[in-house]
Amino acid sequence: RVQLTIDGMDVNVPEDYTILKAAKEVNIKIPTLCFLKDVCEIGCCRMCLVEVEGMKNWQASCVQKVADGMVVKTHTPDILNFRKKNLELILSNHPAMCQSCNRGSTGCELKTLANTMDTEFANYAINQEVITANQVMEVDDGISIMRDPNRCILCRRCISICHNVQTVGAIDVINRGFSTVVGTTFNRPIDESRCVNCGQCINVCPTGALQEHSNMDDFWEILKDPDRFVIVQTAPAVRAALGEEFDMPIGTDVTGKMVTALRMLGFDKVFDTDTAADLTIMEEGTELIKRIQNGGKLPLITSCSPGWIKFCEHNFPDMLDNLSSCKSPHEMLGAVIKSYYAEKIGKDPSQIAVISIMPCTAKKYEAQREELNVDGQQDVDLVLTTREVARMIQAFGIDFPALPDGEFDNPLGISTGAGTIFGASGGVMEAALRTVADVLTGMSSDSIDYMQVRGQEEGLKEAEITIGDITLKAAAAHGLGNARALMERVRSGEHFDFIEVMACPGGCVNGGGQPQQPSSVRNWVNVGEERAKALYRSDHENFIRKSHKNPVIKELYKEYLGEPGSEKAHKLLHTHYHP
Ligand code: HC1
Repeated sequence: RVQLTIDGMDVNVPEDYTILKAAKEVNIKIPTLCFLKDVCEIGCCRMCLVEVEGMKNWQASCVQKVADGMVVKTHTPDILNFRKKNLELILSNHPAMCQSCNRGSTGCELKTLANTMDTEFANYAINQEVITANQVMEVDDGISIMRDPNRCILCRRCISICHNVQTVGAIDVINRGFSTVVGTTFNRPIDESRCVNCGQCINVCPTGALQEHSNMDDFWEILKDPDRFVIVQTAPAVRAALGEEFDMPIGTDVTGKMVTALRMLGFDKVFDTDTAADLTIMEEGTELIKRIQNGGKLPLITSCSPGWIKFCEHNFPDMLDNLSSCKSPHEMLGAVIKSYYAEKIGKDPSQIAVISIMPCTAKKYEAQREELNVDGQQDVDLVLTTREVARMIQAFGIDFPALPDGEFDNPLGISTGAGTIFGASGGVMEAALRTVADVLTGMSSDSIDYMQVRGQEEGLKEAEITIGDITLKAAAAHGLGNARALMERVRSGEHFDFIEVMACPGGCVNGGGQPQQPSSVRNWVNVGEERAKALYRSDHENFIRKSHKNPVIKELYKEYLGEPGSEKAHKLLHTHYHP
């Protein structure tokens, strides 16, 4: 440990701490803009400069490590004045369009800083008027992601996460000096790049330069069509995060309020994607067992994360046969709604619209994939993110925290704890193991909590899991950089039986469509971990925790699909991939 002084206070911290982190220990908040823990640690915005006695230049506190005897001043009049001028320069190159920016007035880190630093509009107004009037750069609005380079402050967080964490490398700095922008190769539209639509760039953006492609207008069109029977479904991870948009604590499970709010928005039925997650386990578990027993292609790799699927198609086309042929749960539910349920309620599938509320931007792209339809009907008509549905709830003037709890509609709203934990890294694998263990041993196993595959700290979790007389070598990777490293090992011949991959670090709880927590929160709280805890709590409280015990799923097979893996199940619930 080292001993230093910050603003006259004695501080004792481990020697690998930065000044920024040490200052936090004594409740001193140094402003930052580009810094984001584990994502962007390059000190380029200069907002966090501090004075260190004996050092000639001011130091970026987000990268400068502490040292024994160091004397640091974080808020001298000169530093405060410098930070204010620095911020005014950044603002002078940023359009004054806060009213129409989806980051809203509280979420934008730039605006928050401007408010707290008493910036003087007159100092940057003239240049800003020119920028606002000209809106020089074209907005790139793709299937999943919208990029507005006019609102970009060149902090490089998006580049860092895309290159270093996700190893996708779809965006980078183009040009130099005043012409510098963040863009794709040759500044082509994002949809023509190698982007996999994961939306992690959105989650780290401090301003509104990156957002999901908005489908809200499409939603209002569908909703007001009197001839459409409009069904909504909600992904597991949405319920663990939606409350944050209404100032509720991170990790609050708002399932009941969410259902009530969706009903108030006017949906005809509110179904649960968790129910289809149970269905996925039936199909994927059967696929795993068949591949193990019949010498099929191993490892079997999960297929519910569409960002991962696109990444695999781009980077590991030789492994597409390893992917489970199962559609992702919300696509399965769409297909079941437009067949089994449509028959039940006597409607033609074309009269039904299925809208998925997802924590994920890649689901927007997935819903449009041409393979994901049955007899010409897309399984899912529209995908809205958690953020978009929050905006709608706000637009309706609904006091969300005050709502009473509602219940999902029957029959496609009954789910198990196994379906709920899909939203956290390791959850799909754990859910599958609960079912596979019972099927292989022929009895109800007590093994329900597979702690080896839980958790967000390790990007790659590996475990040997013994079921009856077989031992499965399993791995769960979250974040595409971890997936890439694991796939390289598989490619070089290392044996695994079952692999779960989620494109987003932490799994869907941290999906690109989830509430954007600013760096002032993310630097100190593991947001994904808190959201995941809500899902595991809900799993624990559910009196059914294994997918094959879900009475709705049993009924669905009995009445309609036959056996898992049947011809009908394949027609509705399975798909294929292309390099
Ligand atoms: Fe996910 Fe899935 S868990 S992919 O992470 O398999 O988005 O939440 O809906 O479909 O169930 C996302 C979450 C989600 C699907 C399920």
